[in-house]
Amino acid sequence: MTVATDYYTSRVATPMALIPRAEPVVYARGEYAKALSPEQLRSYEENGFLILHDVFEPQEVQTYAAELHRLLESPERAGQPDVITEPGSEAVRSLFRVHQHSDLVQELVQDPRLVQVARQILGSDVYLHQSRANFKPGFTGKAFYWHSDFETWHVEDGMPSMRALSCSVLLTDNNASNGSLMLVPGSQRYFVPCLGQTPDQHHKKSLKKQEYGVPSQEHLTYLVEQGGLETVQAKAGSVIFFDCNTIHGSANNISPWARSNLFMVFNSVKNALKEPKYGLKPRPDFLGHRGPIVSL
Ligand code: 6CS
Ligand code: FE
Repeated sequence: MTVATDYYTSRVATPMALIPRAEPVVYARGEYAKALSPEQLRSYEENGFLILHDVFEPQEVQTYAAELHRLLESPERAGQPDVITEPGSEAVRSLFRVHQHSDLVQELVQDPRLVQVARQILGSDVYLHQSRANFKPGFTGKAFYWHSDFETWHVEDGMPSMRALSCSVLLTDNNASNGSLMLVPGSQRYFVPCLGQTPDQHHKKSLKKQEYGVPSQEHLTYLVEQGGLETVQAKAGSVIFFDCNTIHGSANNISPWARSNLFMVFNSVKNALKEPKYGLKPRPDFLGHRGPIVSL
């Protein structure tokens, strides 16, 4: 597909209007698998996300949290390209590809409590596009600015359609004060074209602090006026499922309470990556899987 015929145009030089979403939010009427109730599916479709409380037992949360802590402290991981530090410090912000560094996380990726929800919403078999752990320690944890993941995955990874979702497994309680995820309900219905040409090797900066591929203040204001803004408040062991195009972000954590979440991105097997847009080079595999597709 050439630039001119790409429906979801972004990284433009002059402001553009919002582009209506061209595909469903829930695929195949939600009949591909049975995990969510009709009410839960309707809520996901309308808001672009769904919070399931107490999916994992405290003991399981404890096990995964300890495992990520082990990876975080592991001398083998330090300085690797898939370990992202905060701007201006050595504190770890994100660990990517955690399913390949940990058998336990690999098991979690295959857990039917997650995979069946993804299959039901996406209306097909799914595979893992990306996994990561985000750490936001008390007092010092840093923000993630507003964005749509799909905007980045479409432009920089060549993901064709909005047929992917993230699930965030809460490994600590997330409350109104510790930099928890904020989502804009209804924003999944529009593609937000973003301003500015993408620099080379953009991910090396964007994963620390994103400056390109961010919506304008005008678009954000409009979307929040339409749909409001929801700050997740849920206990460790809960899971947030959110559409790849739902606008989200999170603030600095100046509270004393650490926040850590484990993210997995499931993509439909019918939505495998193509070439990135605008002549960009593909990003590393730990950000968007390009190898053979293995259904979960
Ligand atoms: O660039 C990416 O793929 C990632 N960046 C953000 C801010 N969210 C999703 C994803 O991990
Ligand atoms: Fe994101």
